[in-house]
Amino acid sequence: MTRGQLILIEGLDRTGKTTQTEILCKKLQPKVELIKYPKRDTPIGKIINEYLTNLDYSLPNQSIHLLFSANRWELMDHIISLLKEGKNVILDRYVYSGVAYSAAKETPRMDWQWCLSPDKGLLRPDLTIFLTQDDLTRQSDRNGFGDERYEISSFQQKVKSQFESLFRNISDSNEVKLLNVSGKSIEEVETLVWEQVELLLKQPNQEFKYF
Ligand code: T5A
Repeated sequence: MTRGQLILIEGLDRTGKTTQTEILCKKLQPKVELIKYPKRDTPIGKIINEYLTNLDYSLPNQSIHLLFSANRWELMDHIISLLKEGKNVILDRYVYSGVAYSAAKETPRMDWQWCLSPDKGLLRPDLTIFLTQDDLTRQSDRNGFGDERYEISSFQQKVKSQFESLFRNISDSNEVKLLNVSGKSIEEVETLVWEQVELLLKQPNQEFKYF
């Protein structure tokens, strides 16, 4: 049996990741599963949710970083089983978010290499689509922006720089596609995402690769 493809949609807060992963999931039915990170309903995910939504709940930057990574490890065996069964798996955020948001905090001795280390050994996506915007102040126009801990425009600018540097340093340009969604409707972004996914689905499946 040919294995399924691991497709990741990454991006800054409120750039439309959830909208686009849900549309893609409908298009790839029935052999597909969508996983959104952080997965907030696991034991570790519940602590992460408390940290993101309650500004009075404090954790050292290192601790919350390791919890985000542990949350990805919680589901790794499940994802590998799905892919081996021939199902495509769509991820809404993953390793790149983990590294970019933590490194953007500029905590001493917590550079991107440190941040990547607990994720070493996780499965590498076959395709990563990064939703980016020119004008980050426009994020606040989207519903709900500002409700959670990291939704501050000045911090998002630092996160954007970290993502761009990460893609240059740890990714293969064939696997990562940057989509600028500035001024584009949901339908226009959907078309651009589908163009990349269609190309991937026409390619022969490869051996699993890991971070
Ligand atoms: N985080 C995450 C870490 O620090 N480390 C990690 O390891 C991980 C995995 C929560 C936070 O956790 C951090 C990053 C985050 O700060 P999250 O739950 O993914 O992560 O939070 P958000 O990114 O804020 O996710 P959202 O679901 O809130 O935003 P989306 O998915 O990017 O945006 P979406 O699709 O929900 O759309 C937001 C609004 O915009 C509209 C939608 O209808 C919706 O109202 N919209 C558009 N409007 C106009 N034009 C378009 N093209 C639009 N696309 C969507």
